[in-house]
Formats: sequence, C-alpha cells, structure tokens
Amino acid sequence: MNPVYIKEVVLHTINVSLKSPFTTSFGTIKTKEVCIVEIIDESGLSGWGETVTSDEPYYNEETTQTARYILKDFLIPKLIKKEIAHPKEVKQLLSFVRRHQIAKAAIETAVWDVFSKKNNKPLYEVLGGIRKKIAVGKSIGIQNTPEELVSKVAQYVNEGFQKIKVKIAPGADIEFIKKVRDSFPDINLMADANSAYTLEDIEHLKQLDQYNLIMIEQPLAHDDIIDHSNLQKEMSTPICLDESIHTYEDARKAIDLGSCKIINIKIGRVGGLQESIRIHDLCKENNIPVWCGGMLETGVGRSHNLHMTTLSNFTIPGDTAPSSHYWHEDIITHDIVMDRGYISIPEGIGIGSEVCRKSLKERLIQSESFISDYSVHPIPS
Ligand code: OSB
Ligand code: MG
Repeated sequence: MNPVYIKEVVLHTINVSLKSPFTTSFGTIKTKEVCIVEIIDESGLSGWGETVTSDEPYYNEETTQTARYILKDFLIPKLIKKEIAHPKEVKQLLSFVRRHQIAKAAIETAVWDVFSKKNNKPLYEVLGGIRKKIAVGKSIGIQNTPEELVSKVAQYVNEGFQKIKVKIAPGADIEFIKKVRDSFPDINLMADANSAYTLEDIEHLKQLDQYNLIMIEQPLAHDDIIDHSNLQKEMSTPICLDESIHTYEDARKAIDLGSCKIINIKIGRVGGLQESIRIHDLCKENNIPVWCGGMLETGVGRSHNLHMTTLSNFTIPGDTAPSSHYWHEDIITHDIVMDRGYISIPEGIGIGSEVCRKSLKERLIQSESFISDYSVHPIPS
C-alpha cells in the first residue's frame, strides 16, 4: 500500500451542543468544545479525527484543552513532515508521550482516514472488518423517575435499537432497572455505573442479578481491576470494564484476574485504532466479547466507531446511535442514519465522509495550522 506524507495538520476547535443534556453518575453534559484534527497529505487529501473529550476531566483525566495542548506541543511536532508507511506505526511514534490516550487517538485516527483515502479504500477494509452493517444500541442518561426512564426505553425499543443501556448511580439504580425489566421482559438490557460504587455496596449490587442484565459496566473505581475481580466472583451478571482499560496490557491483566467477562472498547480511551485492534484480538482469543462504547461523538468520531465495529469480535451492539440522536445537524457530509436497528457502513473511501466546511465555520472557536517543522520542547527522535 502507498505511504502517506503528512504535509499539514489543522486543529479546528469547535463548540457543539447536544440536543438534550446527558446525565451520568459523574455529571451532566450539554455543550462541549471538541478539537477536530485534519491531516492534509501532499496530494491534498484530508483525513479526520476528533478528541472525544469534554470540557471537564470527569469521565477521565483528559479534557479538550489538555488534548489540544498535547497535540500542539508534542504529537504534531513528532508527525509533521513525516512519511508514514502504515498507520499502525503511529502508536509507536507517539509512545514517547505517556498516557494522553484521547489526544493520541485524535491524530492516529486521522492518519488511518487519510491513509485509507490515499489507497482508495474504505477504512473498514484497511482495518480488516468483516461486516457491512452493524447492530446498534442506545445509551440512556439518568432520568428523574423510573416512569420517565420506562417511557424513554419504550421510545428507543420502538425505534429498533438492539440493546438498551441505562446509566445508574446510588439512588437511581435497583428500582429503575426493576421497572424497565418488568415493562420489557425480553430486551437486551444493561446498566452502566461509571464507577459510582465500592466493594462495600456488594450486597446492594447483587440485587441486580435477578434482572437478567447482559452486563453491568464499570461498577467500581475508574482505576481498579482487583476489586472488580472480587465482585465478579460474587455476581452472576457479567462485568464489563470501560474506564479501567486504557491499554492492551490493562485488558490482559483484567482478563487474567477475571475482573470482567466483556470489554467496552473506546478508540479514544485506548489511544487509537491500532491499540483497539490489539485489544479486540486479545479478547477474541480469550472468548471475551467486545462492543464499541460512545463518547457523544460528532460524525467524525462516530464514523471511526462504525468502521471499527465491523471487526469480527464486536458481537454486542455498541453505543453508536445515529447522528440525529445527538445533534440537530452533524458536521459530516454523509449523515449517519439507522435502519431497523442497523447502521450501514458507508462505501466511500476512508471514513466515507468529509467534514462539512460550513458546519465547521458555524461552530468554530479557532483553526490553528501547523505546516513546518517546529518544536516547543525537545522531542525524542
Ligand atoms: O461511560 O460509556 C460511558 C458518554 C460520555 C462519557 C462516558 C460514557 C458515555 C456514554 C454515552 O455512555 C454513549 C453515547 O455516546 O451515546
Ligand atoms: Mg461506560
């Protein structure tokens, strides 16, 4: 395949507003800044990536501003004017920076897009995907009452979503899940706690075992795998890890310890598509199914999610709802739509879309272009 030469990188910082606020155990998101990364190669093709951050470090330690800073001062200087033989090399090139996975993923995914475009292939083909359409689930934020939650679930089940994920927190958990399960005995149902509990809540959490959930996501601390292993021994509901998994090594250790039976892969949280593929393959070898988590992405991050979900071990519907569930208007040229619970992978090259310049302009805070060699700090060669 043809290499890509990174001629220019542009960081477009934009402001986006969700259609409705999204509440989790760590807070409520309504608007956020995101940084859209554009890589331009020598033939004038653009590849796109997105920082799947929000303004506050509440889901994890990164924010849009920290990601922008790490991109500008460290990651872009490393990649500018470089020839990349294959995007799987980018992870190694960026490894001189510790962590900052979301910042790394934003530029790494843009390299995958421009590389696929350069080679005239849709991204899923370059990734080794096996599906042309993917099954879709819906993540529902914490509602005020069990009744409001049930009416939301009814709406999404009617729209055809193949999995319903309910956010839970102390005070909005057992009663809410019970009400949903009583109303919908047969749906694929799961709960996501975003680290709202500790091992002291073990008897409380065990009450969830009676509701036939396909999993409970990240019940315990964001940086834990030991307590999750102990909890999994006591609970019949499969545990899925989200926040705890930042690398292949994290996944390997969690699987070894029996800390989870399912893993949620988020491209941003693990630093890019290459690391996502490695975790996917490891899970497959160990009979751990995976699914693609969501970070309230614009069409750019969402497109990368769709392409990744075509890999064979993504056997559980992801949090990859269509654009219209998040935005009045998305920022990409081919809107992401759902048909009877499935999203088709666009056939175009790369992610199958470009970013719409007009949409960028309407939401723009600033565009910063990087075109020549520069270094603010010493960058290891
Ligand atoms: O824990 O999966 C999560 C959104 C922001 C931060 C963390 C999470 C979420 C979601 C939203 O669950 C999923 C979506 O994008 O629809
Ligand atoms: Mg989660």
